[in-house]
Amino acid sequence: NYQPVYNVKTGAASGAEALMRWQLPDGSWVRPDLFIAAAEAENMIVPLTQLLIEMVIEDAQHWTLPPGFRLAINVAADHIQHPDFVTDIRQLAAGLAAHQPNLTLELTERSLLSDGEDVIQKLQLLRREGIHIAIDDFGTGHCSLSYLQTFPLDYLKIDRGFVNAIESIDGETPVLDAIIMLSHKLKLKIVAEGVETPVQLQYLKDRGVVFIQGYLYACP
Ligand code: G
Ligand code: G
Ligand code: MN
Repeated sequence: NYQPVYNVKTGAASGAEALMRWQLPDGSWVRPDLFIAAAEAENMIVPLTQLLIEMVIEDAQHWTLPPGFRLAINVAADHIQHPDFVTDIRQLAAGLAAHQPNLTLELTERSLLSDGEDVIQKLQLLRREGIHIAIDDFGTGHCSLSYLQTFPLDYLKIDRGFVNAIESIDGETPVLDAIIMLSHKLKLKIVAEGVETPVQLQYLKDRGVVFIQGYLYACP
């Protein structure tokens, strides 16, 4: 599935995130948080993501996209450590090259915990090739702020838990406000996740958040 991301400045979709889904032969769906956690636990997340990469390339053959459209995939912590990581991402980039997309990798805070140097080098290499890096579910993981200085990042995705805390346009949401301010200072672009109501959208717009993802604009 793909979930569009809305740009409040242009009033249109500026990108989309690929989200893995698994349908059983009987037609029912396995919850992604369950099968992704299981795949991670059983060393299957790398081949699963490699399959996702093939499927995205296949899907994209049928698309018409404006150049610069931002296409994001989620990358698991184990994958970044894996020797195939850079090759896999280059394969995705090559397979989509006709669309001239902005490719974005969404990493969780956990990805940035171990083997710092090795991960930094791989991310820097890919960034030099035009790939952008987003930190996903920001604020929910092992919340060490030091990696915001250490790792090469372009986007910060605010976890929907913080967006959920917005209750009114002029209410107080101190943690969310602090994250937004921090992102502005670090010159990171912000994507707000899980935006479900017009009040949440207005609150975020008022604070200079440009990218909005959530059921209010579009479901996956
Ligand atoms: O897709 P939601 O629609 O329910 O996703 C549930 C969780 O699974 C989220 O944390 C999301 O980041 C993760 N997820 C969805 N698709 C992928 C994927 O392709 N790879 C990885 N590693 N995580 C994914
Ligand atoms: O962790 P990550 O951000 O990659 O996961 C995206 C998850 O968020 C997916 O499970 C997707 O289905 C879900 N999602 C997307 N928009 C909304 C929303 O507005 N509300 C809620 N509750 N979940 C959402
Ligand atoms: Mn994500």
